[in-house]
Order: sequence, then C-alpha cells, then structure tokens
Amino acid sequence: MNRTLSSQPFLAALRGLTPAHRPIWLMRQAGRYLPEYQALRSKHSFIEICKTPEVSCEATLQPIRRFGFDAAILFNDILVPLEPLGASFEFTEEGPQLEKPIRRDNQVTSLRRADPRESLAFVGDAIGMIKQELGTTPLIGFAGAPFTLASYLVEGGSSRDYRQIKHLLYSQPELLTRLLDFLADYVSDYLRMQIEAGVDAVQLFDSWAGILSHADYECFVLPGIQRIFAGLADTGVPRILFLKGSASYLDSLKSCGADALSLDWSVDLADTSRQLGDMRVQGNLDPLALFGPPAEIQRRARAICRAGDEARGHVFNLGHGILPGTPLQGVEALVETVHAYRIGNGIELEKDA
Ligand code: 1CP
Repeated sequence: MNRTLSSQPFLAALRGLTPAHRPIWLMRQAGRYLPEYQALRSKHSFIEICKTPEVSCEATLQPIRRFGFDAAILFNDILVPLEPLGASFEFTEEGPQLEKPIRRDNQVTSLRRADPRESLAFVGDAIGMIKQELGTTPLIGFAGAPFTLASYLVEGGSSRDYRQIKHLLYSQPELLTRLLDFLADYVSDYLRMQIEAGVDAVQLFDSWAGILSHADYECFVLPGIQRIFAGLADTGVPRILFLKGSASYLDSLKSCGADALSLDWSVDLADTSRQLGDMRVQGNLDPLALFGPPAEIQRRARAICRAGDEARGHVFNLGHGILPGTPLQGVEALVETVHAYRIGNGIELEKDA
C-alpha cells in the first residue's frame, strides 16, 4: 500500500474526508502503562527522555510499534517548554513541582521572552528524527493551552481545588490576563516552530480550563485560544483542542478556531457532533473503561464509533490521558475494535475479507 500522508485516516478524518478506517490514537499513549517505556525510564529520568532527541524519538515510536495507532504524538510534556521562561518544574513521584510559584506582579514581569527555536531546539531535532522513522504515520505536535500552563505556574504543581489560580482571577484579573497573553504568544511561537520542524497536526491541551464559569471561560480563556489557532491558519495544519469539561462551553467553542474538538466522556458524542456542525470531533471513551473486560470495551467502542458517524469527521480517542496500570489487552481490544468498525453502517467486515 502506497498511501500518501494526507490520505492517512487520521488526517483524512480531520479534513472531513472519508478515511479508509476509523483512526485512533490515545492521549498519553507513550508512558508508564507500557513495559518498554518503563525499561526506558529505568535508564533515563523523565526530563532526560524529553530533552534527548534520540530517546524522545524512541518513546514516541513505542506505542506505534506495539498497537499500530493511526498517529504518533511527540514525546514531551506541556511543562518542559516553561523552563526557558525561568520556570523549571521538577518531576517527582508526587507530580510536577515548581520551586517558586508565580503569584506576584514582578514574577510575571520577569518571565523571560524566550525564542523556542533556540531554547527548545531539542524539540525540533526530535521531530526531525521521529518523522524519518515514522514513514506515513502522521505526527502530532502539542502544547499546553495558556490557562492550564498558568494554573501550573500559579499553583506550583497539581492542585485539588485550584485555589491559587482562582484567587488570582478573582483578586487580580488584570495580572492573570497579562500572564495568559504572555503564554498565548509563547505557545503560538512554540507550535509554529513544531510545524516548521515537520509535525502534521497540532493539539492544545487545556486540561484545567473546565473549572471556570461560562462567563470567565469566555472572558479569560477563549480569546487566547482563538488567537493561537487563528495565528496558525496559514500553515494548513489541522488544529485540535482538548478541553476537559468542554460540555459547559460548547456554544463558545464553535468559534475557537480549532478544526477538531477532543471531548471527554461526559458528553454524548452524537449530540455534541450535531451541535458542533462542521467541526470534527475526537474522543471520547473513559480511560477507566480500559480496565474492564474486553467484551465491554468492544461494546462501548462500537457505540462511540456509531456516534462518531454523526460527525463531519471522527478520530477515536480517550476522554483524557491513558492511566498508568492500564491493561495492555484492553488497549489491544480497543484498537482492534475501532479498526474493524466500518464507517457509516456499523457493519464489521471479517479480517482480510
Ligand atoms: O515518570 C514519568 O515517566 C513521567 C510521567 C509523564 C509522562 C509519560 C509526565 C509527567 N508527562 C508525560 C508525557 C506527556 N504529558 C505527553 C507525551 C505524549 C503522549 O504520549 O501523549 C503529553 C502530551 C503530556 C501532556 C500533559 N502533561 C498534560 C495534558 C494532558 C492531560 O493529561 O491532562 C498535563 C496536565 C501534564 C502535566 C503532567 N506531566 C507529568 C504528570 C504526571 C502530569 C500530570 C500531573 C497532574 O495531575 O497535575
């Protein structure tokens, strides 16, 4: 089979064309649930994997080799690009930690305006290497969205109640806006750099923006997302937005400028696809469903594929990242089911028929 890159199922679905089969990749598909990733981690720290192009390339390819996903995602983390700004996270057992959380005016002002082409050259080098190895499988580049990045900067790490970022929003909204604007510029430069290095699609991860009221989402978050996506329109590269908790903001998200919206499991994929009209969708199996029996995974995967028939284009994914400890047989059952599903009529063909 000599298919060109643009007719690959993942890119075809994102362009609203009919793919040869339903494409699937999983958020966080490289990582701790894979024995081969654990072997890599026994030799390298997480940050070393991110910063060493050969090793990042290896981690990126591991899930493709094992499961035959329809897209690879660059192995890195949303927090690594913050280091050149002067905010370097340590990745500990308890999660990412920042020594000095950013909460004061002068801390925002003193964030450095770094050029990702120079300070994150290792990312461009990794992309070049991965593209060489991948052949016709598309590569996804990514960045954290401004609000999620700001949350990590202000909280200093993960958070249970988002107390600090909400405190900033309610007490110094203009300071939060300045921080978000700064991050939107930086993320735009960083994604453009990844596109120039060769990625075939980009995804913004806004894992934390779902904690806001509708009005605050529209006021603080949406403008930055729109600016980032509009700024990349000339590249022609498909743009995906993942927003955990997007159900509350669907009306606003129609105008966010993304080609596709990655949905969590709380929404009905068919209804949401109809509401979104021309926008393509990605999702939306609960990552914990993969811990269930294969027959139940199959049943739920088929239901999601059928719902995806309602969309202008559907890329199968989880509703959030795959969890450490996920059984490999669960992932195998999922990929097999999604690939066997036939678009439009829900009939499965016999393998090799
Ligand atoms: O110990 C280890 O090996 C590190 C574990 C790990 C891994 C494998 C971290 C630390 N990050 C990653 C990889 C990663 N993170 C990728 C790689 C590509 C892939 O296979 O998908 C991507 C895209 C991310 C994105 C990411 N990092 C997000 C957005 C998506 C999401 O899940 O919401 C977030 C919020 C992070 C922060 C982060 N980095 C690492 C951890 C443990 C966390 C989450 C901590 C928390 O809950 O706050």
